[in-house]
Amino acid sequence: MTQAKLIADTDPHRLARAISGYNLIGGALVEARSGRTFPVVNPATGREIGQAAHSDASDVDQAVAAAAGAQPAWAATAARKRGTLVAECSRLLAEHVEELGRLVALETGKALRTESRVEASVVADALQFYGGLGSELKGETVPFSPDMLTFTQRDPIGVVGVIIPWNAPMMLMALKIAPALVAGNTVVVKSAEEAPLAVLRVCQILNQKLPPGVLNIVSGYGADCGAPLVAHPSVGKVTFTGSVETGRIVARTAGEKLIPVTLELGGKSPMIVMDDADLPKAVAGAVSGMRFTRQGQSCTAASRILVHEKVHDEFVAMLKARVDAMKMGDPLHEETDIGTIISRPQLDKVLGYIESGRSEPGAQAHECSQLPADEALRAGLFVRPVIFTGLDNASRLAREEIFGPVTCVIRFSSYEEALTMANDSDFGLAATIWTQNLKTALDATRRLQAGFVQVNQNIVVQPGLSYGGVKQSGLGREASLEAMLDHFTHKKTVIFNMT
Ligand code: TXE
Repeated sequence: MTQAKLIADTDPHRLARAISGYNLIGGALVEARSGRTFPVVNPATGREIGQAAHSDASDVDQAVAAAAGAQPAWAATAARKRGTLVAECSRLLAEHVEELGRLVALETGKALRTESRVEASVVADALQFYGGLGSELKGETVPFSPDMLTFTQRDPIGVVGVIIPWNAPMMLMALKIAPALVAGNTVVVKSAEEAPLAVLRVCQILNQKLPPGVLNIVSGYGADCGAPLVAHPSVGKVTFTGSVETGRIVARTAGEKLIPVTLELGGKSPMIVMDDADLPKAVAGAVSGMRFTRQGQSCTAASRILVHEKVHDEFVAMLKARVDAMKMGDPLHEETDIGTIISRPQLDKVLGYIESGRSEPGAQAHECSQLPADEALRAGLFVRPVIFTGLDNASRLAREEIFGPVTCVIRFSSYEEALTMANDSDFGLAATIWTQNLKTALDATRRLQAGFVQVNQNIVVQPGLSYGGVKQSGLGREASLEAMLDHFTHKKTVIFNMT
């Protein structure tokens, strides 16, 4: 794919059709060996926008063979040169931000202005960040014996299998492939069945710079295509983002093969609002932290908001007013704040949780914003955001990941009570505390059980900030230098007898 430069196409419908039905293996767009495809649907209209290759184990074999064939030469390329190539990929991708934003908005239903365009620029940012880290693949000398030169070096693992979900498909892919590639591995990505097109396009663009076979991507369903990738004997490492259930399956297979695995799973992230918090800032933090703009389909979503009883009612009124003012509509329209849920099964799951919340004793459901009136969006998978109050931290809604625009505001009366509730969860991905008391804030950063703790702010995943969870939120870290060193290399010790 190193021929003519790909021209950015900002008509997402045309682009979706142009790349419809392909995998990208060994630098070429190829159909699934079976010739089968499955439809890709715009969740805002219910209409088909293209097809994806329906890959199975034989396509995975082909992709892994391409990656394994390209790996020795890629590993033999100087680390800084690999980094430079990845940074060049970032610059190339930056020219395609608008088209990628539009394409991902079309296939995922995430609003272009508030989410999809931002995601496309984070992809370029992630490649830029890791592109600069080639020279960090350093070893150490060890003063073991005067007669022996002893040192460590970072070797690539080989072929890395990357399995991604649909909620931020391009960004989550970039945060995995960039460190894997800079570290000298080659990659086979398995895209999510709901969102296979934008990530295929990203790989197509990157293949203009990368040697053939270094980065491959296949689309297909989990059992047909994801499972054979994890189980493949030539895949030496798997990195996965998705549900806890599938993460367990992936970890089980990786465990049988005894290969390393990184898992980024769900969350039920607490946000603690103390009575001395700057309320307008905390409310703005709740809106962005809950990712209403992404219909709450975010693993870090602030889906349990614990608010001191003294400010609870005021906080809820302010939050409701803010979310009410958000506009639901066509994800491709610039004025739209909130788009759709990704798929019918996810929609049913979210509606099921809302029903279950309504039946909890004492619960109140505050529905916000308005469904779009546009006739063309009648079949769209829109759900009005819901803020629940009066729920207990032990309720189903407060314990399970909903992955929808549903948050619970839970009242507390003391800091210790809030901390106990925050940590009383199977998950431990992100947590925030909002207070003006430095001592309380510092104490919370020590005691909150999460991989990512923030005080008076709600920044989400950013290249350079180590990211990952404790408890059932996963294993390993992403987005940082140590993510590359710890998860995409083997540390080899070399002892050189000088006598
Ligand atoms: O996830 P799956 P789904 C959570 C969220 C959501 C729920 C279900 O709560 O409601 O998971 O979403 C591939 N071997 N998150 O069904 O099944 C699959 O094809 C190998 C949180 O989409 O985990 C897709 O590419 N791979 C999350 C990927 O795994 C398999 C993001 C994720 O799908 C496989 C997404 C198998 N046996 C969902 N089965 C987050 N942490 O951000 C499926 N897959």
